[in-house]
Amino acid sequence: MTISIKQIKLKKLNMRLKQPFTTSFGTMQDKSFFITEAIDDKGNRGFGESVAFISPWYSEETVETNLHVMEDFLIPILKENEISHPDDVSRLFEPIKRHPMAKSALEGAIWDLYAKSKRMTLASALGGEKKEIDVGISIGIQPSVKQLLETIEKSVAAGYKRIKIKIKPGWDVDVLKEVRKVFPDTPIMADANSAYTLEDVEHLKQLDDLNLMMIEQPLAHDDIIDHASLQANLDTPICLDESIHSLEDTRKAIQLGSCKIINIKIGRVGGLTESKRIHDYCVRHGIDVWCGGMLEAGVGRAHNIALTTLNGFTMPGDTAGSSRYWEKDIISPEVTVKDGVITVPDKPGIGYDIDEEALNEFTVEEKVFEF
Ligand code: OSB
Ligand code: MG
Repeated sequence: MTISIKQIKLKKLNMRLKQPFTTSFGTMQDKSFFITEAIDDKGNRGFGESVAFISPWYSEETVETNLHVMEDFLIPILKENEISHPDDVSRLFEPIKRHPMAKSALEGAIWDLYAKSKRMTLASALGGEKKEIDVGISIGIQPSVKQLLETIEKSVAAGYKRIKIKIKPGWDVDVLKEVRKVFPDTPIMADANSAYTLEDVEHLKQLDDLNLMMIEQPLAHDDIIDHASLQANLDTPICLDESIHSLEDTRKAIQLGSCKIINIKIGRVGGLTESKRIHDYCVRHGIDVWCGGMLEAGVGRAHNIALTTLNGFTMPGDTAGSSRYWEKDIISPEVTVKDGVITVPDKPGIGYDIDEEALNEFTVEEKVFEF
């Protein structure tokens, strides 16, 4: 079977988060991003979402580099080549270096299109079996410890299965000690978004007394060497986020002992096919994985949910319910979380309908490519 794409649409959306989200790098509230749509000869419509931000603080990609790379390089590749399975897409994109989020945005739409054309869920097309997935919540840096404690209290009451707390120098060990006093047994982890260096080893060692599930990306965004030194000095497991862009990065990081856990983000690794490869490799090597989040709108959220149905996703992910982020999401129904669990939708493809009215409302620019 060939996937015969007739049209690709790129829609640029502007959406405003309900609340600002603060990491060690700064604060964001306004999101601008691409929704991709691939339409086949039978009128099936597949959707993807790019997780690149407006500015390159998380990785080098931006909304504008996405447009350049999709329009000038990736879409021409899709036009010129036959695709019989979505796994072909990452191979076809290989000659283009990096730009994983741009690649993933298009590959995701083709995965959804493929699953819909086969009348199966994206989850089962990927080989996922779980009908429910456990989710946690990621809490940004708060103005005060009091506000952090209140936010954790609400998240625990809502049933989230683990609490991730963003940290940075000056908002770390002391804050987490206060948190532990109030929540002695809650599954808690910390995410530094690369805020430390090896000079902080002694400081970070204090985390070992706090029974954290893991510390995510403590050191540089492009490092796996120093992380190995740090892990050798820390009992707390290190989880890598920013440093892992591929199965090859994963293999090297595990071989070096740079981490014990991997956060898989579909956009950061170039798509669902590469995510699955990393998942499979980690399962074979006894490494826990979980699905990270990038403050996605509904389409990206649906892709994360489908991926998380694979059995190796043993730890709760960051994909919380739509209403935590948005007044109104672009899918119907919105993603809801009950007792820390998302029920995987059973409709074909991503399993959620696009709320066309909402999609139109947030779209500020559109480009259509005829095949
Ligand atoms: O480091 O995991 C991260 C959000 C934006 C960019 C990077 C990260 C995050 C989060 C929040 O931690 C994840 C989410 O709630 O979608
Ligand atoms: Mg992270």
